[in-house]
Amino acid sequence: MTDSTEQYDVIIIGSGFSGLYALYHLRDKMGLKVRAFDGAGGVGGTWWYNRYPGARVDAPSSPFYAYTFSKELVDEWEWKETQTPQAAVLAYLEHFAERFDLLKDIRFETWVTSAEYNEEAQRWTIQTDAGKTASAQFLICAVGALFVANMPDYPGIDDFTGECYHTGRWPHDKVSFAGKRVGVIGTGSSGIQSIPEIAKEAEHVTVFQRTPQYSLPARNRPLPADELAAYRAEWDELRMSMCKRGGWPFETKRRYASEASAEERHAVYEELWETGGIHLLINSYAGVMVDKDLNEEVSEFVRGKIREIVEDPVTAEKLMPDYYIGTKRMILDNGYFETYNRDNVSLVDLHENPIAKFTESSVHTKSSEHPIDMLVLATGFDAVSGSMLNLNPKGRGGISLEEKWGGRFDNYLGATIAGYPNLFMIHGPGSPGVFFTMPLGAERTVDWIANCISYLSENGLGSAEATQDAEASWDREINAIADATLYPETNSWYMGANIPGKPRQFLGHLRGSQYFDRLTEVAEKDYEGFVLEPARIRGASA
Ligand code: N01
Repeated sequence: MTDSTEQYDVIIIGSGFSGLYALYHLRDKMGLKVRAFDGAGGVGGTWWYNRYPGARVDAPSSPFYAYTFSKELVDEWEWKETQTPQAAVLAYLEHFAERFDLLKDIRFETWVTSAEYNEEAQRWTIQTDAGKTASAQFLICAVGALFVANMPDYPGIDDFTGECYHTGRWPHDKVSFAGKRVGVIGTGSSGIQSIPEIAKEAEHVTVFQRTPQYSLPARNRPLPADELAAYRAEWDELRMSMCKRGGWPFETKRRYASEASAEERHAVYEELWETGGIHLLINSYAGVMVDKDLNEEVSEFVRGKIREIVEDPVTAEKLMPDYYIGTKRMILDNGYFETYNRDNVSLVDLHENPIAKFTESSVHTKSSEHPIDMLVLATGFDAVSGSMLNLNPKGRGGISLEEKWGGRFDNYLGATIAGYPNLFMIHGPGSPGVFFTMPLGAERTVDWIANCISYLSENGLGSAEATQDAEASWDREINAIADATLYPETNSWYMGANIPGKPRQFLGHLRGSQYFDRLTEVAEKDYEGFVLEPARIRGASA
């Protein structure tokens, strides 16, 4: 550490929903000296990067995918559609940053290249690619659960000379598809959102599909002013409901499949399909994610819808998913299956006809050649753990996270790691981040971190560090929840199964409300599961 080292109470990495709220709360509500760093050129995190055509919120719709803590903010921001498009989410986050004067404390286009814990000083030191060194007692990693792009490694892919874009790294300048033959690899949320938009403009779109996916109609629509006003009027109750129901703002139906006939159940599925969104999963019958027979019935209902929508029966069969619906992230679309009725869209089933190689201008599968001008990689992310490993902080004894997480992503509460005192993750492995409405989940996680920081300060403590025992029991706790469901039956990014060689481990917490109760309980028990060290240097505590 040199004299030019900038000194802070807290360093935040990332300025998406989580990082911005952390900066606001810790600086303005707690009076701490805080600095945020972001490699991007502006705020927004995932919404800054994922600018592909068709990108929209597919969680509970507007105005719920937003900060919930400030009624003034809720009242002043006008949401226009039920499924907010990427540009509108980004505009909202830019507004938030300006409204709370956050920009002056964020260093953009600045990558944190190393982060190391100093045991003596009980502080973190970071270095940036701008040549700066900074130190803080606390390091908050708001680095995004879906950030590190998964790039396929097909033979010759680097020889392809046409335009090539990953959906998670989409260019800021408009990409034109007009007159172009576009190949799209990947049919997760990003592929299914972008393919219908690309097809409207391109000469031809060839979709290379590895796993057929279920997708439900999003039924995006303009959000009428009176509907928005009604949400605002009931905001406290709706927020309470989100806290209680894993991020879902509305009452859910408690219906039991065993109490209904097959015809009655089918009528319910029809009604919820028409409603759109994820109602089919959460409002049909209790136990869809647990009961194999019930899940199969709902899965078959959706397969029937795909057969109805897609006119060519051969293409429809290729699109038929065969895993338990919902065990891969549920996708909401605006006309995805309908897109296969267009003359300019064709589908290649990679199971029957795998990609053999790329050349300068073509994709060669086992039995065919597909000349393309542009390649769109909608191939997803090294989710949840990838962005922490990308940062690769060094904790006690200089042990890197890569060494610690070689075989398993051990952590406590999805937020802290044994051997890494005073480091907090937002939406880390084992947190409900990707299952709970993200902005609210981020707010509640940051509030808990802030309380922990206050507790240390009030008690003359210099550091908090999870114990390995706490990590082990946390691992058992979250796996017991996941193992009681159908999620582990499927190869998904939830299980780390999308990345070759990645340890197979369930990466989330399926019961968001219970998760936040556990955080509260840990705090009430004076940070049970943590070792709290006295501050070594007088006044070192923030
Ligand atoms: O990524 P994915 P995504 N060869 O991993 C395929 C969030 N999100 O970017 O299923 C061929 O879901 C892969 O195939 P398979 C949301 O949480 C939110 O679409 O692994 N194919 C799959 O089809 C989402 O879940 C929003 O067999 C390959 C696809 O690529 C998460 O981000 C919008 C391949 C990847 O699907 C990730 O979604 C978008 C290969 N080598 C995303 N490698 C909004 O709310 C991968 N695939 C706005």
